[in-house]
Amino acid sequence: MSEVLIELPGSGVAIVRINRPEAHNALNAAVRAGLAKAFAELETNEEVRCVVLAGSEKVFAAGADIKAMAEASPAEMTNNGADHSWRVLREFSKPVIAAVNGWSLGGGCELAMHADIIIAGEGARFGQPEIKVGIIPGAGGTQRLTRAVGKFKAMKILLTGEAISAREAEAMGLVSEVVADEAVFERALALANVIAALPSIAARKIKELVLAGADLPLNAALSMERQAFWLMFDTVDQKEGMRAFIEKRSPVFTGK
Ligand code: CO8
Repeated sequence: MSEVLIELPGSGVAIVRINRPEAHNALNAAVRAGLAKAFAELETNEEVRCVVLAGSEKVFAAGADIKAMAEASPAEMTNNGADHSWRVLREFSKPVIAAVNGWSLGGGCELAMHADIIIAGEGARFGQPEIKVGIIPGAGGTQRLTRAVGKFKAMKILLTGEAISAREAEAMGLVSEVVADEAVFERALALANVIAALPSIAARKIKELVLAGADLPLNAALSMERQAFWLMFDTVDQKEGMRAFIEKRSPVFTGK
């Protein structure tokens, strides 16, 4: 059985699904390696322009595998390859939409936060419960969560370890959209199809700028955006998009 499944339904969309139902999709070494392999493959697959990252209908991911790390030493944690897996996800250049049903806890919540858009079901629950098992988040929970929701909401989630509902997560800016549980995957897929049909160089640039700009002073980020904006005028899709608008026809984008 493979812990991470890839589907390529066509139209520039890929689906990456975590498949470890017996442990609520806990992120053990096999799942982490599977995710890294999947995203590394999709990075270089020119047919793929947007990715949906999903768990099951019951759980997105219940965090790092507690059983696998309960007796680990710092050296074992350092050498377990997790850093590499997260780096592949962090550096993935194409838009990723997380489709979240059920639990998204600890490393699972951190995984969702690696996505660019999060679609959550009404029954989804997000949390960073690491403190309850004597550790802290290790894949961006203290940083990405704080950037997403602000210090005071993040502190409450991190310091109590209590999960929040999808509606609460949406209200604080952790979730892009909440839909009925049974509609999560279809909605994520529909959005992925919309994005995959748009100029892919522009989509990748937007992702790069939003992420890189968040770590820069405003003026430096604006300058970076301006230069990228100018470069867009060297793409085939820019010419096609603007000509199609003027000629009152649908554009045919080629990703060039
Ligand atoms: N690790 C290992 N096994 C797990 C995990 C987990 N995180 N979560 C659930 N399971 C297993 C259970 O042990 C159980 O197995 P078994 O049937 O063999 O006893 C099975 O999945 C089903 O779980 P439950 O019976 O507990 O199901 P419930 O519906 O009663 O509860 C919960 C669901 C609320 C999700 C509950 O399982 C839970 O609290 N899980 C732990 C959540 C947690 O603490 N997550 C944080 C882990 S630490 C972490 O993520 C650190 C991140 C660091 C960086 C990332 C590195 C990858």
